[in-house]
Amino acid sequence: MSTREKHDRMANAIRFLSMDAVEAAKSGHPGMPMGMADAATVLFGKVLKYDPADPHWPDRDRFILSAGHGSMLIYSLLYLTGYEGMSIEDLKNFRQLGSKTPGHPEYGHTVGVETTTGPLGQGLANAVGFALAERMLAAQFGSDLVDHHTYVIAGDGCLMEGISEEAIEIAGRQKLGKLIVLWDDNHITIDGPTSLSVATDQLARFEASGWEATRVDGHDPEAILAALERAKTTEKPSLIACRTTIGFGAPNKAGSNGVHGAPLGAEEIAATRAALGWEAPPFVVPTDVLDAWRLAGLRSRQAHKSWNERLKGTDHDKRGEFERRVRGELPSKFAEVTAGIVAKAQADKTPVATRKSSEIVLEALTAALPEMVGGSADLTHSNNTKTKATSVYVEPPKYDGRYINWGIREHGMAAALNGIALHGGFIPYAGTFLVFSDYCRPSIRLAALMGVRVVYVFTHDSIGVGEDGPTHQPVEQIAALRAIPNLLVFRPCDTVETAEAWKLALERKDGPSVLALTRQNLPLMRTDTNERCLTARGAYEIVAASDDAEVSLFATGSEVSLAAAARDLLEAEGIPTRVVSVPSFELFLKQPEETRKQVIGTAPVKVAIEAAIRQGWDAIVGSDAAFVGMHGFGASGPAPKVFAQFGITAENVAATAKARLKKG
Ligand SMILES: Cc1ncc(C[n+]2csc(CCOP(=O)(O)OP(=O)(O)O)c2C)c(N)n1
Repeated sequence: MSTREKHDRMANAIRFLSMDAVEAAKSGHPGMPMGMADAATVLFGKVLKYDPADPHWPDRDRFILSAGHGSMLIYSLLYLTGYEGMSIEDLKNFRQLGSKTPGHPEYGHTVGVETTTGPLGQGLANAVGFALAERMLAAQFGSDLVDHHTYVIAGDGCLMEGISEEAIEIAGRQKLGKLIVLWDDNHITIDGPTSLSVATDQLARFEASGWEATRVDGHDPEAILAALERAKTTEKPSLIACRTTIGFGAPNKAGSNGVHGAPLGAEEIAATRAALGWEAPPFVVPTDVLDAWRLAGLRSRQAHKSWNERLKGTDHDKRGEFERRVRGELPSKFAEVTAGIVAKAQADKTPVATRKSSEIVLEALTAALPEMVGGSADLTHSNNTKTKATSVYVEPPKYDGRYINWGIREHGMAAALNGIALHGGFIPYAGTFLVFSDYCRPSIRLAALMGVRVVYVFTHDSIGVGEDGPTHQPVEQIAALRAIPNLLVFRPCDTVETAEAWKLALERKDGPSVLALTRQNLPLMRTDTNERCLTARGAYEIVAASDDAEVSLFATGSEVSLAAAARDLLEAEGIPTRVVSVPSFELFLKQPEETRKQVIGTAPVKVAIEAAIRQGWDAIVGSDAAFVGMHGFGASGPAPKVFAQFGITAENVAATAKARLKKG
C-alpha cells in the first residue's frame, strides 16, 4: 500500500467512526471531524508526542480541540491510538448519559482530554495558558524535563469569538513559539458560508499580532506535515490555515452547512462508504488500519522512556520538587506559613483594605510557594497582586518570572489561567475589579466545571469604590458568582479572614475560588487569637450579644464592621444583639444542619447586610429577614456619602432592627 493510501485509510477511519457514532446517537457534529481527519491523522500519526499508556506523562505535547463540537474527532483518535480509557463500546455510546464520550469533550471525565471545550474560543485561549505554563516550567526545571508543544484545532467560530483576539495577542507578545494552531478553514458555520459574517484576512490578523501564519491544502498530508514541521522551528506562535471541505467524502453534503451538526442519514453514509471505498460496517476498523494507528500510538514510547531516565537521573531534591509541583501538592511547610500569617495579622491592628490584607498574605504565600504565578489585567496596583517573590514579569526569552502582565484582557486572562492550572506545575492567580468579573465569567464557569484550582483576586468589591461610580461599582456580581456551582466565593471582613480565605483557596485542589476584596480600609474584626480557621465554616458568630440575643445581624466583608457598629448602637439601647460574619455562603451551606441552626441562632429579628443585591441571602437568613443593601445600581461620589445615600449605615441597620422588633 502506498503511503498516501495508508494515510487515506487512517483518516477515513476517523471519518467513519465519527459519522457512524453521530448516526447512532442521532445527534452530533460529523462535518468537522470528517473535514479535519487528514490534519489530525498527520498530527497524531507523525508529529504529536504522546503515550496512550501514560496519558498524564508531564512532558507530553498537549492537544486541544477548541472546536469542541467536533468531539468525535478526539474520541476517534483516543480509541485508534490505543488509550485504555476509550473502547469501541465507548464510541458506540457517543452522547449517552454516563458515557465517556459526552457531546463535547470534558476534562476529568475522559482520559486524554486536556480541557473542556465547547464554548467556542475557550480552548484556543486555554492553549495560550498551556503554552505559557510550558515555558515557565521549563525555565524553572530545565528543558530536560519540560520541552513540549501545544497543538490546537480551532474552527471559524473560535476565530470569530472576541476571546480569540485577546488570546492571540497574549501569545504573540509572549512569543509562544511552541503553540501551533491548526485552523479548520472550511468557510462554513451553522448558518451558512462564513462570508455571511466575516471579511477578515485571518492570516494577516495573526501576523499582525506576532504570529507566523501559513495556508495549506488541509487534505494534503505532505503539505500539512511540512507546515507542522516548520511551525515547530519558529520563535513565534504558528497558525496553519488548513483549507478543508466540511464533511469531506460525503458526495451530496460535503462543503455545506447541512453536514455541520446533524447525522448524515443512512443513504448519505452509504454513498460516502462507496465514494471513499470503505467497506467495513459501522464501528469496525479494518485490522490494517487499526494496526497502523496503534503503531502511531507507540511512536513516542522511546521519547517517554528517555524522559523517565532523565527524571531518574535528576538531582534528588529537584526531582522531588518537580514531582510535587506536577502532583499539585502544597509544600509541607504550608500550614506553618498560614498560621504565621494569621498570628501576624492579629498582632497588627492597623485598619487596612482587604485588598491590602491580600497583598500582605500574598507576600508570605508567594515567598513560600514557588508554584504561585500572579498577574492582573492591568490593575496590578489596584488589585495588589504583585509581591517581592513575583516581582519579575513572565516574558520571553527567559520566562523565569512569576508575574504575568495580561494587559486589559480579562476574558483571555481567565481562560489562560485555566490552561496554566490544567497544564500542571502552577497555581495561577490574577486580579481585576469585581465588576469586571463579568468579562471573565465564561472562563470562571469552565474552571468550576472542570474543577481546577485558580484564584481570582477581585478588588473594589462594592459601592465602596466611591467616585468611579456605578459603572465600577458591582452590585449583582457577587450573587452572580455565588450562582456558579463549585466556585467558592469569599468576601472576607479583615486580614485574618483574608488569610484564611487564601489558605482555603490554595488547599482546595478541585475548584476555583474568588476573593472579593475592598478598596476602603477596614478595622481588624477577628481579634480573638484562637487558631481555628473560622472562615472554613462559611459563617460564624464574630461578636456575641450581651444576653439572649433579640437581634442577629449577618454581614460579609466591609459590612461586618458596620454590623458591629450597629450592634453597639442596639446594645446601648438595651437590645442584646449579635453579629455573624458570613465570609462564604458555599462553605456555610455545606455545614451540617445543626451547625447551621446554631450559627443562625434564635433571635426573633434577623437582618442581613451586604452592599450588593439580596439574591442568595434568603438561603441563609430566610425570606422573612430584613435586608440592608443595594436594590439597584450605585452612584458616583465619596464612598461614605454613597453608603449613606443607599442607607447602608449602622444607624439604618439599628433602625431597621428596631422597627422589626416593634412589629414583632
Ligand atoms: C460561544 C459559543 N457560541 C455558540 C456556539 C454554538 N456553535 C457550535 S458550533 C458553531 C458554529 C461553528 O462554526 P465552525 O467553527 O466553522 O465549525 P464547523 O462548522 O466548521 O464545524 C456554533 C455557533 C458555541 N458552541 N459556543
